[in-house]
Amino acid sequence: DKIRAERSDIKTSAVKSSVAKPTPTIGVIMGSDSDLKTLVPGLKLLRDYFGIDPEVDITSAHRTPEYMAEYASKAASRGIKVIIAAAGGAAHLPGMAAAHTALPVIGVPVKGSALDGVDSLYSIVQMPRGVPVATVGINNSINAALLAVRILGSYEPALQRKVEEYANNAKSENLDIKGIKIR
Ligand code: RP5
Repeated sequence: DKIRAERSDIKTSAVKSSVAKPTPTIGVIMGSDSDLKTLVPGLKLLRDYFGIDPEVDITSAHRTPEYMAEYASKAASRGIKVIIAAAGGAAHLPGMAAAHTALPVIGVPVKGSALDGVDSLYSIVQMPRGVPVATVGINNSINAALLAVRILGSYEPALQRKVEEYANNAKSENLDIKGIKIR
């Protein structure tokens, strides 16, 4: 129920954003709604810190291959600049999305129940030459979000400044472990 509420919250904000705000520049896709809880930290960071409402959708390389291909091949023409794709197990979604678009694709390996996410990591990271996917750590949707804003920030100075601000804040937070300043 919590996941459903989070999903509907995200979908609602995506719908609102299409009315009130510019076209989303980040497309976030996942292979199953069971992946959503892994993506929520990254989605919240994008929305709450960077003020970006990404487009969020569910599509699977295996269960909805036609929709997956259509989504990826039309993303650039709809204004999407970066795709974040999360999947677990035989995690073919990021690679298949990359095969259908020239946009940068960031893959998030999702930890499933059987093989601790190593299966997802290997499935995503071991792409053949010519079809790159930028792979982040297992379940690390925060880094996927940060990589996406770094890509957008390379041509949006205000966003790049926000990325620098985030990095500076992270530096000072790291110095404070359980209340003890280490330097
Ligand atoms: C993958 O299979 C999805 O990305 C998900 O991580 C995994 C399990 O999917 P469900 O069986 O939970 O729908 O395609």
